[in-house]
Amino acid sequence: MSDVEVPESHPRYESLLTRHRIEEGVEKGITSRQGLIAQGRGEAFDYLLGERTTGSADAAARAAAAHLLLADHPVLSVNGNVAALCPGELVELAEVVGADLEVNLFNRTDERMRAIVDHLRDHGAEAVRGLTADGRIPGIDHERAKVDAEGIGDADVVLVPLEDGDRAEALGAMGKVELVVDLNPMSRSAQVATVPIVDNVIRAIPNVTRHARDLADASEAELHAVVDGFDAETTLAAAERAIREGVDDEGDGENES
Ligand code: PTJ
Repeated sequence: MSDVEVPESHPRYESLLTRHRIEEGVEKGITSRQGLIAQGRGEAFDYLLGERTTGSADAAARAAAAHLLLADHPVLSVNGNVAALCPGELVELAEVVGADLEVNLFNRTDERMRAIVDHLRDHGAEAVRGLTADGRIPGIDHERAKVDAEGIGDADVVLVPLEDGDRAEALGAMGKVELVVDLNPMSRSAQVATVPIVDNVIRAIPNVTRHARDLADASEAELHAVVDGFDAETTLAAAERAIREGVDDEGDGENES
């Protein structure tokens, strides 16, 4: 299936390409089979959002960029889905904001950890954390709790794309600023995030990088103003509204299938 060519003229070209990347991720041992289900869930929300970055998601991406630039030790957490979907984009964002990359899996196996570390290196990453696993997220059961003590364990700001709700809550309880990318504004991860970016990770990560480049010369006061001007609840409400409008449009037969 994954070698099927998707014509660029197809109205949902990007969505189909994304599916193929996830399929390839499973074939290469990077993405878990549960990752296919997660992708399907995400796609449904993306479809209703019109497969575009909304104004509120763009504002969240800018706030996330400001947090990353202000951080003492920012870490980008990488799971099997994002490793398959946007590895090069994650490496680029890490470089632009000076963040560590750490592989951190919900369904952790040594084989998958190593496959993802190698995959990120193939996409230009020099150092990738996650294999040391000498730290723990308190309150989470064993395998899912493993982190690097000097990576996520020590981070003040963590970007967690597609995080599971329990861990998102537990990372928040550790006092970390949590930047979440999740297409479902009602998911627990999005609800507990300092900054929820309700957008497809394939659009959200390059967008955070774009904002980080734009803010690179901003003063600390300017960055704090961006952070303080962001309101998570308003953003989540706007995303829910956009999804409801998508449902209404679908009823009118406006969406492409
Ligand atoms: O690689 P692992 O072992 O760490 O596992 C990763 C998954 C994603 C399988 C695991 O964390 C998981 O099961 O996640 P959930 O609980 O299914 O949550 C995934 C969330 O991400 C859902 O709310 C989806 O709507 C959302 N989502 C799925 N695909 C995308 C997405 N959000 C943004 N961009 C996507 N491409």
